[in-house]
Amino acid sequence: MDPLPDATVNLLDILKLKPSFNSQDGDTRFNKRLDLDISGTVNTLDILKFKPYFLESCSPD
Ligand SMILES: [Ca+2]
Repeated sequence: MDPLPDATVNLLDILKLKPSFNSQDGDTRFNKRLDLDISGTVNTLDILKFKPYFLESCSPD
């Protein structure tokens, strides 16, 4: 759930999603890892999937 492997889900992960936003499977900018709901499209629904994890730390500091 952390596309940027920095152990935290934060704004950087959302920004990482930005270039692939509104892309579909088959598009050059489509990133399968960012298609969190496996719908074949990177869109708002994938960002909503992020939300419960936002600012959650994956490992203790
Ligand atoms: Ca999706």
